[in-house]
Amino acid sequence: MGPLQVGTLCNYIRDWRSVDMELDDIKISQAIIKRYSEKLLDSLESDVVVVGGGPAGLAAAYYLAKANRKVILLERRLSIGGGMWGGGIMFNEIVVQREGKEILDEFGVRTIEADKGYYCADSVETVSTICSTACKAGARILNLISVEDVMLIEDRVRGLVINWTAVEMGGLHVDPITLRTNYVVDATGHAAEVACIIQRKSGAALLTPTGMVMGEKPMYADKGESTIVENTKEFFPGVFCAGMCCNAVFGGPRMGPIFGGMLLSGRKVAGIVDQRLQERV
Ligand code: 48F
Repeated sequence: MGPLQVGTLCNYIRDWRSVDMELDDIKISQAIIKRYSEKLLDSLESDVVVVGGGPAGLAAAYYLAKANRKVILLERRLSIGGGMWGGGIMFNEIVVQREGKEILDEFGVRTIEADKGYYCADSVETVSTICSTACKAGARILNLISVEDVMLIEDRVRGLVINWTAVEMGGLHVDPITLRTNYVVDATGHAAEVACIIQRKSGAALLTPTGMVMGEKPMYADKGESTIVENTKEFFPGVFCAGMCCNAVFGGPRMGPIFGGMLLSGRKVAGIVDQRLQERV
């Protein structure tokens, strides 16, 4: 660092110190606890809870927030974005088709046409932009929270049971808390976790041709991308699927690092749930 830069740095420190305020560590803690507690308390009742913050869940949360719905997105991991960060084999580029590109355009994510009809986007720009846009539209995202059960009353899911991911990871015996919501969107990806919980714990038939979680089929991008949108629907009273979860529940192929279907599925589920909420009033 040259003498000029050292001088500039000293000026910054002098300016900072001249501010008439001494930082109190306890006030920092109070601010965080108060703000987070307010957010958590306000999340106990909502229009929709989206489980999973991958591309499908984020798109669903964005479009629901844009429709002025009270939407909470729960994500198990520290980071939001699910399987999108790593592109294909950790090459951090994703591919979308024309319909998917239109959604990326809406978010302001830059794309380039790599081949006719195949658009590439930087996966880091895509995840961070979609996440930021969803938050600014009003979606509340709570990370480090895992959904471990559903609240099933009179044959309909009416809420979700949650705990800290750290509790889950630690294998600790700590009781969860419950969120009440009108609709749940299972956007947990390949694992279809909410669907599997309902199947395992309730024994009730799902709204699939077999009444069961049908399981994901082998890779077939073209078919997978279309069936994922077709399969975006209610699979149990009060519970819808979005993204890869749809093909896991209704038995469609996987498709690898093409993400248009995830975004289109998220937008579709938001439209269906919004319509259902309108019909309730
Ligand atoms: O896996 P994920 O990205 O699902 P998606 O939105 O997109 C699928 C693609 O990423 C990729 C693909 C593309 O062709 O096939 O796999 O359908 O995001 C799912 C998110 O859900 C979280 C998980 O951590 C991930 O970020 N999740 C899963 N189970 C739970 C959960 C749970 N029980 N509670 C909270 N979050």
